[in-house]
Amino acid sequence: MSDGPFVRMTTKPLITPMDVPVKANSVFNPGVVEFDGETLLLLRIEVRRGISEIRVARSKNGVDSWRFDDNILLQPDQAEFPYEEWGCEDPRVTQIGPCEWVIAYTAYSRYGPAVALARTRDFITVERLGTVLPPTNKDACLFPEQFGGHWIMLHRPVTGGQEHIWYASSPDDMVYWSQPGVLIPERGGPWWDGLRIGVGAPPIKTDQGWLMIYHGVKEAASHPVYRLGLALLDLQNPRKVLARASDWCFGPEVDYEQYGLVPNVVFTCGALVRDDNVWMYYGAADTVVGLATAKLSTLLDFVWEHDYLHIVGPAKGTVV
Ligand code: BMA
Repeated sequence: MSDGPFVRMTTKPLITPMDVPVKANSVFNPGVVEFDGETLLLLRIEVRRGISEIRVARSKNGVDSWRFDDNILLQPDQAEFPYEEWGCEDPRVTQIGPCEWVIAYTAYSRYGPAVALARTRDFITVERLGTVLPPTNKDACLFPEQFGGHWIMLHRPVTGGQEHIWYASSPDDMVYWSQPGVLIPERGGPWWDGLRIGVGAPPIKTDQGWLMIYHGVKEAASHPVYRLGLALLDLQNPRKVLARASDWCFGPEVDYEQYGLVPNVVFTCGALVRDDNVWMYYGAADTVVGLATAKLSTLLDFVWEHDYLHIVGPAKGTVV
């Protein structure tokens, strides 16, 4: 069942806590990458202490027969990284060179969630760059190329009680980030993305612009619902929004998305393009992993057809 452009690939979750090689409470919000002819999921696994770590699972077809690596890719409780004491969460992977990837993830500690980066060449070991943006901040990812000699990172700080998607840029080192600005604001009021938003999968390059899947939250009677929406960013300058769909493109509709540790959540950290189809891996109800696909052209048509920027223009006082 699906009432949007994305169609679920399977009737059941792709991966559940039963599939994980450790005693897990939940497995969700994976980053994804194609590596060595296989699909790798960087899975957030909440172990029975309540703290999350990141493990890699590999599959030849990206759908089933997942094999888990023995080692933990990113684990908390490292003496040198005290801002990860409460866990490593929600990894988003971007290829930044022929054989190099950067993982943006949430480093969680008693001081709140912060943005951390790590580089890898093999998805077995990582070189941590450390915490690059302080709390309260999360939902970060990089673009896979530089713009005017700078990397651009999207991230989601909490500013004045509001939670918008911001950008920042860095020269080669990816350690120092500056020139911040708001890319897309939470929409406010009763909108599906009114309460808070954050980037989902790292943006996908298309001939029409960078296609960005993002999550938005609406809260009714203290019950938040996490859905996914689309925006299109300028190819040469992704700080510029070309279109933003009014309607969500994917929401919690089936039982494993509506029931779980956190009900009514679909939350993506990674998508791949295969034969002009977007394969979106997502966490469902903060408990299991799902997979939904859509034609890339359908998503581009969707964002233009539902473009709210061009229907009413930006609200006074907002940046887009
Ligand atoms: C967000 C993040 C996600 C989580 C979502 C729904 O703030 O923490 O990891 O999936 O909430 O609970």
